[in-house]
Amino acid sequence: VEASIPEPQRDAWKKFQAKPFVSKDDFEKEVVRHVETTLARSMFNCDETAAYAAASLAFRDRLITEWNRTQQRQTFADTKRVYYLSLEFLMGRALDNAMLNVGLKNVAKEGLSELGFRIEDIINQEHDAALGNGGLGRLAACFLDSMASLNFPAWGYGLRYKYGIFKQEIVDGYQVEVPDYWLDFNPWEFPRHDIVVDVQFYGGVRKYQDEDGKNVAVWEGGEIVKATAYDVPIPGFNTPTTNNMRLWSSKAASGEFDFQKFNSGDYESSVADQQRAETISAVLYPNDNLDRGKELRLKQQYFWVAASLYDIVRRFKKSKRAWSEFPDQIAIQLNDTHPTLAIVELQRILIDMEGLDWDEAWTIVTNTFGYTNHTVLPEALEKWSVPLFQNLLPRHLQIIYDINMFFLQSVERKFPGDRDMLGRVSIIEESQPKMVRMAYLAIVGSHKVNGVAELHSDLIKTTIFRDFVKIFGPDKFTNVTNGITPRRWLHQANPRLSELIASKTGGLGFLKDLNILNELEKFADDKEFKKEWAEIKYANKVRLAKYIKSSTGVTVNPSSLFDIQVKRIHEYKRQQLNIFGVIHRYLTIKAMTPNERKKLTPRVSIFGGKAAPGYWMAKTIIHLINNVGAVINKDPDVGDLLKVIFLEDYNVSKAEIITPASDISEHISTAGTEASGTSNMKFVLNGGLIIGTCDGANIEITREIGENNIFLFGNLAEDVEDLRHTHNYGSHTMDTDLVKVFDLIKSNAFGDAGAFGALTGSIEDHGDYYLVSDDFHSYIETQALVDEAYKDQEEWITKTILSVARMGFFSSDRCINEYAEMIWNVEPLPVEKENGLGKEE
Ligand code: AZC
Repeated sequence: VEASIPEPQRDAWKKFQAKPFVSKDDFEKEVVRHVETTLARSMFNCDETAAYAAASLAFRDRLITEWNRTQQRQTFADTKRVYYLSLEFLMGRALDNAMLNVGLKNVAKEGLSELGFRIEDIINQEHDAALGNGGLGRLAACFLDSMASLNFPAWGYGLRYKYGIFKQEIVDGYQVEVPDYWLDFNPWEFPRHDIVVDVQFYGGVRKYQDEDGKNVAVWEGGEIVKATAYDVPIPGFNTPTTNNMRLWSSKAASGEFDFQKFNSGDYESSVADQQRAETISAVLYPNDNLDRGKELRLKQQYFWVAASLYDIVRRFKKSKRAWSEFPDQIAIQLNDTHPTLAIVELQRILIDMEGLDWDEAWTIVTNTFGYTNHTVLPEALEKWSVPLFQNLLPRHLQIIYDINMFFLQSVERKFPGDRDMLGRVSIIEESQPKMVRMAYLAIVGSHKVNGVAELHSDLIKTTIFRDFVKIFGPDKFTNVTNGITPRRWLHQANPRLSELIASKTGGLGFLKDLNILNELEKFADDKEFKKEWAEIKYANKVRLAKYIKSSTGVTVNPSSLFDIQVKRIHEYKRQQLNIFGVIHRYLTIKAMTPNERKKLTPRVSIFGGKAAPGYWMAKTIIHLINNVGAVINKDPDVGDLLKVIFLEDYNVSKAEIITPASDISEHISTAGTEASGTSNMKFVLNGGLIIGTCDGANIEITREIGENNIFLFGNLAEDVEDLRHTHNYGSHTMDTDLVKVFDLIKSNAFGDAGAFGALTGSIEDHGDYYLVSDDFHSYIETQALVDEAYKDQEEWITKTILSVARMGFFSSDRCINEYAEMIWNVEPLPVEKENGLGKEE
């Protein structure tokens, strides 16, 4: 309040307030101003990098003006806010998105052109913001876009990693990791050097009774690390609402370094303190669906959670409301278990710092939090060792023990004498050492738990969280099927398709109400429309073919069937099934006469994705794909009939080129392992069909688009356990076609077979946990159906149109509305359109 301009001076202030540019001239003026003053360059020294910087700064200024207004509006309205806590936000590029969301891309295009630049070249200057591994982080990014577009008062909280996900290079067929230092120039963030939070680690707990006989716990000693806020504006589409993503960066509490140590000659250790503190936000852990229990990771989690909660609580305290109103004003969503410490931290703040009773505090806590689970894979479920916790966060461990005690007492009351149950559901696992089970803590501390697709939400209720459904009742557990933002994944990635749809559905309204796509059904047999539709697909394939040529040197024919699998490399996602299928196709082609070959559907098999640096088997799969490609791509018997491409360094901006170019994409996880998948949605929305297992969101996609429009294969989730059992305890007979594939690999046809022994061995000799052999036959047969179907282009195009028309359900706007209604209990804050804002292009 002290910081505000006095009433009488506010008119002067208002007169000079920044006004977001709307016209081309004003945009150009801003660009030139930024080149000349912010960047200190001139028209004789302005390359594309500088033009990108200036254009971005012009848009950033514009966004931050709207950001300020939005924050003011939300503060005055004093309604409930959502805080989305995610350790990953896989944002990709911001400039193109900002231009499209505020409806000024054409203005920028013309403006840049008048200044001598092509907008595509300028957009391509931007480094991806790659603060995430895969689906979980990209989902968070889509949710931010939807929350802003729907005018929800919502903030994202995350970590400002200095290094995002590593860059992947392929050297001699192997993955090599290169650090992703992305911050040398980032125009999209605002450092808030005035918003700094002290975060404590280590130390001990002193307990005593105060004068009133109340038990008091004081966490003291240890070390302090400073968290500085960096704000990134999140523009909604076609609305002035501009939300905030606040990322925390770590620094030593003593500033640059400890001068006392420095002056006493201990220079090294003074610098070491500083570096140790900065390490906390230095690097994103590069594992997808895997928990490694490293101390630095727990430090990251607490650092981020403590700073975020301090910020949230401070904002709440300004409102002078009673603590009991906290959950009426604030909803906090936990994106997986990574932020689960927030539950403990809020309880600690309420009882240790604010003096509330345990029960009063716990009611507030549980009414505030919701928890989203993203996986059932056991190796991904977070557990932290108790000794590690004890050392790093001694007070939190005590509170966890108390939470567990009260929880187990309630279980004992409900299921008297069921000791097995108590052992099974205890937040503390009685192992050596003892472990804190974070998912259990998240369930106990939240009022709602959701999975991310129907099958997945059912699975968590019947498997990993079964006991908790008995304890809390089924209503605590719910489903919110994932979605994607059509702004980035249709309008931005596939502008021509977006334009065509707009021309048939009365404008860009479908981007805010994706069910409008339904209107395309009536064009599914329209000759003219189908022709345009097919031309756009072809043009997108040409664009990808050019990219393939420039990045790999391989020429591919855009008339071939483009078969794409891009996602993190993981055994459960089964890229090995795909590449074995490719080898099978190669064997088939080699065995054919030239005449037989003429009847084949030419195919380009395209792979992309990163392997976690420590995941040997995943790296082996990449190696095999590359070696297979090297052989097949130069085999004259094969020619255009089959090409195998591995695209290096798959990321969000590459996905924007790849996704619109697919004819078929592969979503072929072992049934029951892929919680949802979201690229399946992106591919179908862009007019590609999919081949997939009955897993994750594939099932709901089938329900929406119709089973004639999808190629499903493989065993069902309900049969997986029995199959695994027979592999281990019965006889495991390998599929005969797969044996032939393995024989070829073992003949060193793709280089030294020793390199692939672990991969083939895991299937032949070690139980085939992911059911590659069991599903191989069905996979091959279904791929043959794909080949046949593709020959009938008329029918194929109709299928793709019908599919797109029926994809409305998978907008992340639908997800956010479901979260808002079922979990957060928040309402959007409507905005009046202000002059010239958010107008459609
Ligand atoms: C992923 C799931 O594997 C994927 O199926 C889902 O679409 C995505 O989350 C978004 O919900 N899960 C993770 O990445 N999970 C972890 C713990 O890494």
